[in-house]
Amino acid sequence: MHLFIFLALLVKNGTITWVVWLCGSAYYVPATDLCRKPRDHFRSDELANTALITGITGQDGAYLAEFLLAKGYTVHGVKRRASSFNTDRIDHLYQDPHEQDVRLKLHYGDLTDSTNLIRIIQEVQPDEIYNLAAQSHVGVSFETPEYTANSDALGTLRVLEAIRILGLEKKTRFYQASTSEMFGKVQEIPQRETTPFYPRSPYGAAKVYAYWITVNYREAYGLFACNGILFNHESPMRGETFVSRKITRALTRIKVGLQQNLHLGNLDSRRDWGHARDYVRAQWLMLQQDEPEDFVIATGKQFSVRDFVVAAGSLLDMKIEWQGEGVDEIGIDTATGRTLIHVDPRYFRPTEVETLLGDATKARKKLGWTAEVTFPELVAEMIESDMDVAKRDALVAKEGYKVYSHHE
Ligand code: NDP
Ligand code: GDR
Repeated sequence: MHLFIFLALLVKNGTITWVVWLCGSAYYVPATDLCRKPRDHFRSDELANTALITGITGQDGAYLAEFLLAKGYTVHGVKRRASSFNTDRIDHLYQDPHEQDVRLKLHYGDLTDSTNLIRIIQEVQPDEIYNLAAQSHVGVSFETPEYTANSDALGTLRVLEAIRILGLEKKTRFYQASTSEMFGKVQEIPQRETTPFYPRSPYGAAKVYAYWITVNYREAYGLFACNGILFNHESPMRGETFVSRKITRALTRIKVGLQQNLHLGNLDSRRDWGHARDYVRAQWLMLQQDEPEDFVIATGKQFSVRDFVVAAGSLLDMKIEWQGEGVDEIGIDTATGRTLIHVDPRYFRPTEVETLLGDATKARKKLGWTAEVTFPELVAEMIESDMDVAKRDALVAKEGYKVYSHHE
């Protein structure tokens, strides 16, 4: 016999919801707007949402997984098959699949494989998909332009199309990791949501496609799909070949005697650098709104690569001053007289993005989001973390064991 009991009106994510008991299961039905919102009808056991993160093994994937788990989500992640372990950044979140109530689950997958994406999404039935996976290195995209387009541009299309093929348009909300690199040769300063794009790399061009296909699926099929146009964000988990982490790793290793100097490319590039922890919060906020929209996420402050080096050095009692010009420029630690920084043209890009500065006013007004971590705090956190690793490696070396320096 079917038993209906209307228990109460509940408010979740700003939506007034009827709680209905039916045959022992609780169903939650929004009192308003019955058929429009993607998460109209959801069971009690799904109240804690399910998220799927592509790129979970990357910097943002790791921070986002931690953030969502803390919010009670079940988190599924797509990881690539690699010939060695590639889960360093999420090992602290890992749960043995044999345990009870596992809320972090990993699936082998790749953005270049539609069949695999469809199967994972069908299995997981996610409430939210965060498409963070990408060949994310701008410099490398000049070396691997076709692969970059395949994973970053077509990969996004594949995820969107999987949502459509599986009929999940009304259930699954979609976040696309768009980027300030789309502004490239900037047409306006600062850059905001309405600033025209002018990408300057295969990476930037692929991400422009991904941006527009996300907008198109929103408009054509009513998907709750958002682009977060994120400016550079860093952390101790930043990939070692991005300039911020390259600097903090190198200077700490120089400090403990494991490295002699650091070779960099364009010292004059200016970036709007924030902390990844702040930026994943913005990703989540975008998917909790009533309407899907695109947002610029940035600090509104800009520093050069040169500034980054000086700020990082000063935390290690290095007083770095610059001499010479162009490829002959060097950075000297006046405290010791040692030349620490050299310019190496191999790190120049065929076309460079010289300056990026974001205006996140819309995010502040509509999401209530602002960057909390300042540039000096970001640099300090990265230096502290890399100093720990450098000291550990120095100790290992002192005890007679081999320590390798990894280079690009
Ligand atoms: P990372 O490079 O740290 O992480 C990228 C992730 O994507 C990794 O998990 C990587 O796997 C995975 N990946 C790469 N190619 C594929 C593929 N073909 N199939 C499946 N997975 C793949 O990037 P971030 O975390 O810094 O950035 C996250 C996203 O945000 C990216 O899309 C990036 O382009 C974008 N973005 C980043 C900004 C930043 O400043 N960090 C700013 C704006 C946008 P593996 O670990 O195996 O390599
Ligand atoms: P970016 O980050 O290209 O902005 O893309 P990256 O740290 O690679 O470069 C920033 C700027 O520093 C200059 N630079 C160097 N860069 C690297 N990697 N190595 C060097 O030795 C070096 N010397 C100088 C670069 O030329 C550039 O101007 C990052 C990525 O996370 C993208 O995925 C993301 O979309 C954008 O940020 C926003």
